Amino acid sequence: MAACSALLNRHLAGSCCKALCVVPQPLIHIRSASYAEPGTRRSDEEPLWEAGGFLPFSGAKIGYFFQDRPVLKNPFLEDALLRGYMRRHLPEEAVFSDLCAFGEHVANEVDYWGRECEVTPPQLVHFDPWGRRVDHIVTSPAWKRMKDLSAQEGLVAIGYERSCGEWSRVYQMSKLFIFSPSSGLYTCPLAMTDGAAKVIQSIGVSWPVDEAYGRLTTRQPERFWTSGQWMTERQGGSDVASGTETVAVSQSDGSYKLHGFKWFTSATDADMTLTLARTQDRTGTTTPGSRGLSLFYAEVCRGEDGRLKGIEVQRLKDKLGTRQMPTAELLLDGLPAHRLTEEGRGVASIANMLTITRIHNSVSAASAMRRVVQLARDYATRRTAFGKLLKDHPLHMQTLARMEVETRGAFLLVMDVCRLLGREESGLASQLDAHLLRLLTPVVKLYTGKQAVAVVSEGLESFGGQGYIEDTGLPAMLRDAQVLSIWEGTTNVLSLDVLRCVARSSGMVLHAYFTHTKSLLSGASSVSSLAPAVKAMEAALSELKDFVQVAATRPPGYLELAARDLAYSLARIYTGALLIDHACWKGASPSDAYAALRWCEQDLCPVATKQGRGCYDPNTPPLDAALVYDRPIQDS
Ligand code: UCC
Repeated sequence: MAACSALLNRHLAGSCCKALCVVPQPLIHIRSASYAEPGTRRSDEEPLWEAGGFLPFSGAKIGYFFQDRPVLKNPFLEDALLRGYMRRHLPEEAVFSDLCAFGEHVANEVDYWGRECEVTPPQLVHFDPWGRRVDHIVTSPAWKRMKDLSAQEGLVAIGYERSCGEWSRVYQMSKLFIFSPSSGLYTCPLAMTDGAAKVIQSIGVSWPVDEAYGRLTTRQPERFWTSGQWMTERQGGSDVASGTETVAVSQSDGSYKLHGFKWFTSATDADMTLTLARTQDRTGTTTPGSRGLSLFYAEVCRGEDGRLKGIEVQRLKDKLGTRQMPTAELLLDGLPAHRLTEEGRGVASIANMLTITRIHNSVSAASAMRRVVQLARDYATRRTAFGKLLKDHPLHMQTLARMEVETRGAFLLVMDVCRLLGREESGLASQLDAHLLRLLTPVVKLYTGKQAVAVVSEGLESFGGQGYIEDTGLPAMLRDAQVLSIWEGTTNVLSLDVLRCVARSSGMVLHAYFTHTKSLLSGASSVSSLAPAVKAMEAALSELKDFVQVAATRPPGYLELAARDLAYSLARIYTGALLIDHACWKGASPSDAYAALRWCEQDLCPVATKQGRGCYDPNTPPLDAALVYDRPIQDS
């Protein structure tokens, strides 16, 4: 038997490794031949085995089988829905060529830079070798390349050049969608840069921000600036109104100096920032709450002594993910600044920035889902288990198909909000569009943030153990996804924002929602294959309407308890309508219809379901609290 194995081994050693990879059985045989039961005599031929170098795992040999890694292909060309959506709404050759070329660049080069950003995270150097305070945030060469690339590709500029009219935002966000998972989180400074440009544009491009506006929206790398958005202080991220301690001291020339502590400033290597502070009156008194906050513009620059003017970088944050990007605590100690809008209008003035960064957040969420699906489906064509490729295991395909449905829904929801933004910015938005944009911005952000974590987590599982191995780059995707539901407004804060905009518009945002959702379904009445989806949607819309009518008669606490489920219902129903609408387009594929059907199988209106179970009744808050703080019953 042993001699027979030796012969077999000699034969195998002479053949190419590739052949061994596809014929794994002899390896198993070799392993069993070299195995000696405890207590048994080892074969006389054993030294020959070792000397002959036939053992696949002896000496320097580590075996012959290596699993192929998943390969990133052109993320534009690989995305049937993105291509279909662009063909439907923006069928311009120049746009197609640009997206195609950019996708190629992302797959072949940019993705490696993104990885370099992850493995070479920023460092803070407080002092120079001679002891002078310098506060240098040292970033990787790849991070700097991302800045140049962003300018050259117009990743902010496209939204302001408006070469595609009302579809310019869709064009811009499609590029960011392709870029985001490979960007090494450079999409974060771009989000804030875009937000700052939007705020400046909305208040008027004039001194002292005209130069900044030009730099934020340029395509010239040497002129391009990024902006920070310093809103979060130690007392709180969400409750900006009562948590902001920074004061603005007016100067004789009309400018201000800011003094305060910004607890969470992302992409802190930015060239400028928009931030909030409380102006002091002559006695040094400030107004508390939202009414005391004003909006300021400050440039981040160094004095002749090499120190940052009016800023000390206290430390970089040690974050779960987004490690590619510097996030810092800053002491503002006399930061020169200009007030941009009326005193006390800080939150309202920066609200435009919140809208833009929340949309960017949603683009990143949908794109994280898309990327993990693209990698998982590629891997499924390379990985064999239990005798066949993963792609030939129906249960595995079912899992990937469910991820695909979530990804498609997220994509269409995000792009529809971008469409509405583009309409508003081109002066084409109707009142209905404006209401929809206000309502759907928090909805898309909160819903896609949660979906991204779930889909990316599921995606990691589809790589088996390798999905948990750091240097595959896969775990970083999950870490980075987790932030999407946290920053720019957590799920609950955004759910309350939904209620706020319903109340402030006296329900008009909901009226717009119902009207538009119904119109999206209208084209499907003649498509029999979509009938189950349309039926489910009509039922959900009716349930939602009933919920709204009942909730309007209840005390405010009732709606607050329902806020999250209401936001989810708004997201699921509207997304279902978008999927159905897209499936009715003449260029749609059978998969578009299948995705719509699958989406509409879930509980589309959880707020009605939970209402029916009494989840928002007045007796539930104390029960919830008692459950959360449940203590063991004391032994008597
Ligand atoms: O974390 C941060 C930076 C991280 C990096 C960013 C990258 C993101 C992209 C990544 C892509 C990869 S910055 C910090 C983020 N923090 C937040 O998002 C704050 C969350 N908290 C909220 O959103 C709260 O709801 C607040 C702060 C807006 C609540 O403040 P107030 O003062 O209580 O709000 P009020 O009193 O309700 O509203 C004040 C005014 C009103 O206007 P007027 O006075 O004209 O009636 C509101 O209508 O602001 C208006 N307003 C809004 N307008 C408030 N919220 C909005 C809104 N969402 N849209 C339009």
